[in-house]
Amino acid sequence: MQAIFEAIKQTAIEIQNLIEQGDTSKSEQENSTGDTQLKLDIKSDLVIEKIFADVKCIKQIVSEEQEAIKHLHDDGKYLIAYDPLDGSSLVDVNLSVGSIFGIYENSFEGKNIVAAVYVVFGPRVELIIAQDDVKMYRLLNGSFEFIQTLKLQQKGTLNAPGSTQMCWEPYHKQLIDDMFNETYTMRYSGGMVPDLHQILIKGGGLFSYPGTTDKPKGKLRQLFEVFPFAYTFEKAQGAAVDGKQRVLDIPTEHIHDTSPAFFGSCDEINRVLKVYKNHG
Ligand code: AHM
Repeated sequence: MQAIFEAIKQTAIEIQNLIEQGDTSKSEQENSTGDTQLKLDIKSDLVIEKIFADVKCIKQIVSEEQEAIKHLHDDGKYLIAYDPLDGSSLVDVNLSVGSIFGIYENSFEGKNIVAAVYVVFGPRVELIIAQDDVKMYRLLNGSFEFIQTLKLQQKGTLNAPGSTQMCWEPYHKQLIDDMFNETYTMRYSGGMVPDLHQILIKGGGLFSYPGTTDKPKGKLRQLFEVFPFAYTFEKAQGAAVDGKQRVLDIPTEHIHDTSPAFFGSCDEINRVLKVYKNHG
């Protein structure tokens, strides 16, 4: 597993260099969800694939930018699903973006995730590894140095409500409004990596991307986005649910399946479960 973490550190340094080169133009290609890919998405994807190809313990990889699973090493133990550059359209406006990696054994399913890593490309580059606990490293003078262990409090102060409000179910709108009418502060950039990172660093709160009238199964992809962050939040002593159940218990039928997702500290997640229990 250490070889995978070292390879991810290398991808982070190379992707940071790509971001700094500043090419945010569109390519001619679309990804599997029909989004036109930026050249930066494609280049980041290639960087990761090339670096992972040399890591013998990786059996298979699958990228959010690609349609199918790729086989790497017959004797490999781990399967990695990754989003090379989540929120890449935010590079244009100079907001933070990130890479997300879910490391699985046996099959690409939430119940089989064994580690998660994400990288935040902001004013600083930070890399977070969730395994037994959640450790944050920062890129300083060309190498990643340990900074701190991230642990959520029982209850937080931040509220990050995703998706289009006109498509929210009334009970979801009520939940979000109620939180704002209490002491919660709005924090939402439109990039799940920095938005969830902020909640983890600042001790807690709620990030929601619900099922909506136009997208009943939400927008966030299980393997590349939802499961890695669900694993990270659980290891940081928080929780992640789809409204009714723990997201890591949800079966995956197709690699690009999406799921409604709520990540947060335990009090906020219990509150979501209470509201959603009687709906849907
Ligand atoms: P992308 O895969 O097109 O980059 O979309 C993923 C991003 C997440 O980072 C973010 O949480 C979400 O889309 C924001 O969506 P919305 O603008 O609908 O709230």
